[in-house]
Amino acid sequence: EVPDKFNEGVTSWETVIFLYNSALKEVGTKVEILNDEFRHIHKYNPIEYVKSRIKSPESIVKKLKRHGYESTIDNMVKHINDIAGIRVVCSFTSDIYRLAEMIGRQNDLTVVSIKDYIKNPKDSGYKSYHMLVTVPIFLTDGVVDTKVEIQIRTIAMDFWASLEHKIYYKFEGNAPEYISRDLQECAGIVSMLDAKMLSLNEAIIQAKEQQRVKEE
Ligand code: 0O2
Repeated sequence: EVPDKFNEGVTSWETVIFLYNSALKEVGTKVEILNDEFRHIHKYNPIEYVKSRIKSPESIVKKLKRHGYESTIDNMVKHINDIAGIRVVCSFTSDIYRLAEMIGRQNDLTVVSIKDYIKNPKDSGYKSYHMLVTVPIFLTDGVVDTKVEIQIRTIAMDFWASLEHKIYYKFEGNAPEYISRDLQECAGIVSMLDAKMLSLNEAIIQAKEQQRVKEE
């Protein structure tokens, strides 16, 4: 259900959502091409899967309210950065930074801000690399730079965040202390697992190379 206020004014809800959907398509294709090229050159797939979504009207209203804004189209376009969101899930932490760098180098994208919740995890234990970018959408009568939030994380980080997100919404931010504590502990385990898997992967590559040299 789209709130009434979102249908007032010159810009309608449909027009705005059309823009965000177009921006998601553009960024989605860029990420897919980067993955294809990487596979082509390095014979290696840095991305496990990609999910994209347009934030629901209810979530937009909730977030506007949380930040003290009225539910209007103007406010949502100005203040909500993740209306169009794309989540890129990688195998290893090293893939995250490699991808982020490749995305940052694309001339037709503008990187507005970066939040590195891997180097600086949230108090909850949340880890992920966020890039806010704008992409130009070419329309019949002009160009509109449209915001997309790119979240890049490992499968393990994604596993943790999905469960934490569910719990957070179940308790509306007031989860019992022992649950928050256990979740933070799990975040630590996730980081350990990521580090272990990364070094294991490096060991595999090295062993494979030694085998190849021996066979030559
Ligand atoms: P949803 O339902 O995922 O869309 P904010 O700080 O949230 O007011 P901003 O600038 O969007 O504003 O913050 P940020 O941190 O760059 O991005 C917010 C999004 O990151 C969230 O969107 C979540 O998707 C994710 N996120 C941030 N912190 C956490 C966390 O502690 N746990 C989990 N599971 N996800 C988190 P929304 O709108 O909050 O929710």
